[in-house]
Amino acid sequence: MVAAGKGILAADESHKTCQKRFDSVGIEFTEENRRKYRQTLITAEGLEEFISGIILFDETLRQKADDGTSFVDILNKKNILPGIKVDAGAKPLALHEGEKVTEGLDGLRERLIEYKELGAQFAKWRSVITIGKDIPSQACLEANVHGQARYAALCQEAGIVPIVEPEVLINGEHSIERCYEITTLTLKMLYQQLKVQGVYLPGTVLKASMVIAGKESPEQSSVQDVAEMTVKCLRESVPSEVPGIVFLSGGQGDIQATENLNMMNKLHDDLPWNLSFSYGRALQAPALKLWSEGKSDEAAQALVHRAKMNGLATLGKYGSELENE
Ligand code: 5MM
Repeated sequence: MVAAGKGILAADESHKTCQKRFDSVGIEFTEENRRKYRQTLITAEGLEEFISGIILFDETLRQKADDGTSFVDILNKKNILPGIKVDAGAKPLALHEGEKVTEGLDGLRERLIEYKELGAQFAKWRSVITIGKDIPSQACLEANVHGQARYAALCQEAGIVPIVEPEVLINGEHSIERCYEITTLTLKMLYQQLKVQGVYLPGTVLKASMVIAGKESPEQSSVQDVAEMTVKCLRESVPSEVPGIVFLSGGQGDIQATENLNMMNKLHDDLPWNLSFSYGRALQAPALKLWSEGKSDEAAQALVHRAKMNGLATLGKYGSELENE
């Protein structure tokens, strides 16, 4: 999952998120379109050079390509690990306006057994932490890291590698310093809870958000600042037994997400964990647009191109001149 020069593709959009993405480019939201679009991603030629795993949604894990081969078999043949999103989404946290807690623990043990039989080798659970006036609250952080730890323990019991994803949202006017403070606190609490629940850290992967100023902040962060503050935060809060950290793009532009990752790896070659990517939008955005125009071959190539650029960024070898090669 954390092989050098490779990252993970997040293609696990729930129906609600997938509909939002399809609506943005005018694709009709039908099961067949979801299958066909995701077939384009999964079968993209050469993707396996830069992608070690793909996170799928429940529906996709069960689907087949046009020729009847299951998506799982196609991925296995390409040496790409099939993964599965197992959370049931972030829901309003009772008595805490503006905050959310991720649900999905009920019945998770049984679902994991089925996912394992269907071929999933790793899983993902995403919590969302919102920065605002007086939030996040202790209640929100505690509820979410507790859920992450219970999920991770169940995954390890089922022989599935858990990706823990506490996303500190980019939405808001907050400064990069505030993002640093909240992300560090969240990660410290997460690792404390993982320890309490007995989770084996070398068998986990962290999916983290970068430390960056809020989208509405008057002072936007430079690539250098994001790289330095993110690495500082991770050094303070992520134990060295964790083998790898993959970033989400969280609403950053696709090139911006590549540049930020590249800078971290360029500036630091002494980190205990591999720093890579698990982008959804930042890998798929150009491909989705092309696919909506009926250009599915070009869409596949656009996906492989972004994966290649980010693969180079994991080695600190990305440069903007490579975008047009
Ligand atoms: C691909 O989107 C994932 C699923 O989100 P929902 O459960 O809300 O539908 C999401 O968890 C994603 O894996 C991460 O946020 C990373 O994707 P981005 O687009 O932020 O890189």
